[in-house]
Amino acid sequence: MLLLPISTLVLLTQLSEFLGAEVRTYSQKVVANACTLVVCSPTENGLPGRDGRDGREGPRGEKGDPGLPGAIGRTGMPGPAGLIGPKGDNGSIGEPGPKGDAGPSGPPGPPGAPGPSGREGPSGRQGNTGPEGKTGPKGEAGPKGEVGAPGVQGLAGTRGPTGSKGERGAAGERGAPGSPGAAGPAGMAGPQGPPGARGLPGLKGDRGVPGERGAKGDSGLPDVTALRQQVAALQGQMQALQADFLQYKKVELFPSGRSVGKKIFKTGGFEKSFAEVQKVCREAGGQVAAPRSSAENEAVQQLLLVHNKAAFLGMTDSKTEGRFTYLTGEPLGYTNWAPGEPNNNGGAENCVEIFANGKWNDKNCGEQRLVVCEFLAT
Ligand code: MAN
Ligand code: CA
Ligand code: CA
Repeated sequence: MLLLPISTLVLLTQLSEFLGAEVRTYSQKVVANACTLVVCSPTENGLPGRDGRDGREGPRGEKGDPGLPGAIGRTGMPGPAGLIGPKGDNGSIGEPGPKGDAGPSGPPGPPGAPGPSGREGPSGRQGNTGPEGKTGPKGEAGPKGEVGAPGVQGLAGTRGPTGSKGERGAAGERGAPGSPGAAGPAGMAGPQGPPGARGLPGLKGDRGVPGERGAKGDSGLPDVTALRQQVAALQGQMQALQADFLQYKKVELFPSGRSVGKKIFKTGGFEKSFAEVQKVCREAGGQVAAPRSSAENEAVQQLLLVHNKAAFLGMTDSKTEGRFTYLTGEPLGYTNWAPGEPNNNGGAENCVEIFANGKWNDKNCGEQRLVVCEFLAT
């Protein structure tokens, strides 16, 4: 059955408005009964037919031309590490050995002759320096030099580089409907890769020829001239120090100290019981004065005369009545008792006092007496 498209009917309706009633009557007939159009068409001009369908697909095109050669490939990877190098050459002859050590010092010279014994009194001056020792024997030649260091090992050769693989060629232009062309030829070889890793070191070279004998060692003698100058400088410094020290010693001993040989007596200027005197002297680094000669006794006496007082001495008969000893327990080696002393008066006199006249008397240890200590140079 033939059907009119809606657009056609609309067009007809619009036409009827322009062409008047006759055409409108016709169009109304068409709209009222489409079958009438087919049956009655031979007496009137019909509408144009539809366009025909599209034709069939054409034949396949020819195969495309091969593509252009690809671009040059990338640089290849580094070649493999070279082979282990050959053994190195023998080392060169070693350097001459170092100079030998200095020989041993010569034996010391004989000791200087002892100085003449001086008279008792103030300290004698120091003896002269003894004569210089004999020159020591010359040192032995130094030991043979050390063998030289072995030669430097040879380097391993490097392996030649392998050319790099070329880059893949670009695809050819796509042929129009046909299948793609064959791949282009391989690109040109890339630039040469870097050399491979350095080969392992060769074996160590043989030991070199021994070096020449070292130079002869120096003599064992010291630089005598330099030593003489040093000794002279030290002597000058010693004399200056001695002069300074003597000055200070005199200042320190005035007026409460006295020096006898290597012993110095000094009073504190105050009085204490015997036990306190012991304590004071010990804490000062000395001990209670105990003259062991007339010279020492007179030195103590001079201190007493300054204060016009008696002092305790470092001696007692506390352990055995009537047997006086120093505080070490050693029996007295020198005494200067006053007439009739010691008498252990009252049965309680175990300490010893020295009067300003230098004489001794045994006395009760609880009495207060001038503190006089003695100090010995060690
Ligand atoms: C007198 C003498 C001394 C004694 C004293 C004690 O001087 O008998 O021996 O030590 O008295 O004060
Ligand atoms: Ca006594
Ligand atoms: Ca007495």
